[in-house]
Amino acid sequence: MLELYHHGSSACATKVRLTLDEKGVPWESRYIDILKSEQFTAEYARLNPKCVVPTLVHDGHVVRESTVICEYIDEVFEGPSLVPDDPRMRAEMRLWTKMVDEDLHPATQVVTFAASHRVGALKKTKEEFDFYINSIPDPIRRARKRSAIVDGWKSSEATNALLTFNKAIKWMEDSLGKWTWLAGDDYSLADIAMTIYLNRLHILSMSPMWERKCPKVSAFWETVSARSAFQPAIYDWLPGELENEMRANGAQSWPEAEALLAELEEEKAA
Ligand SMILES: N[C@@H](CCC(=O)N[C@@H](CS)C(=O)NCC(=O)O)C(=O)O
Repeated sequence: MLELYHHGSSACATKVRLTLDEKGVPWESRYIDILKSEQFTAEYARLNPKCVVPTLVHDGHVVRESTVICEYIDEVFEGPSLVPDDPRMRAEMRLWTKMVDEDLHPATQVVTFAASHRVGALKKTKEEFDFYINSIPDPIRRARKRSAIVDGWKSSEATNALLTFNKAIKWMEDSLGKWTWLAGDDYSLADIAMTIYLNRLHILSMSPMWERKCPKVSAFWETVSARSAFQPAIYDWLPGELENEMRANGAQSWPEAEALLAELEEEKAA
């Protein structure tokens, strides 16, 4: 049996769902609502001590960390290979997944909360809010989330988060000038990962970040969002109410993010 503990709007969990659906591997859903603090139950913490989704349980064996899970799925199950055979391209693919884990994912947490999730988090009672923040085991992550919720785009982390996204988009534009996909001429886990993070910007009404100046990334987005696994893996699991909330909050907050981006561009040009 293959069970996935996941949540609709979690980027890491969505990346695993897209990997499963691209491979055509059937799986069973264990839904953890991370916006309602369900990740902090003692039962889930036993599976995932960091109290984050996703967690994969394969015939009782627990696999954690979305990038590790995606490679595990690719290795263990039949279906189209999502890891390049050529070691050079495999290294290229892992540069993307490493950058996503180390830089882009933390930046996504800031961007998502600054643009949207803070609206709901600020409606929590003081007790609920303290529980929600203080239950996060990692102090760096705890501080980052608190700051994104309390300060929004004025958070000290917000500028770095936008710069991280800009850098990743530029890297995409350059790579897509060399190869068909991000890590060579075959679709791989690098493309899956970047699909998820572009989609996050898209839901938050932030796609102008690539639409204006990156034609190759725009073409990539058109192609990946038309793949058959895209809708079932991403949108079929995102509750409509949450999607609408993210779109509406994102659209409302975009002018502030856009102004911050313009300031960054000016600083770079000066
Ligand atoms: N490095 C972990 C990160 C997982 C992660 O950050 N999950 C987020 C959702 S994308 C989460 O569960 N957040 C809950 C929380 O911060 O309380 C992975 O790749 O699996």
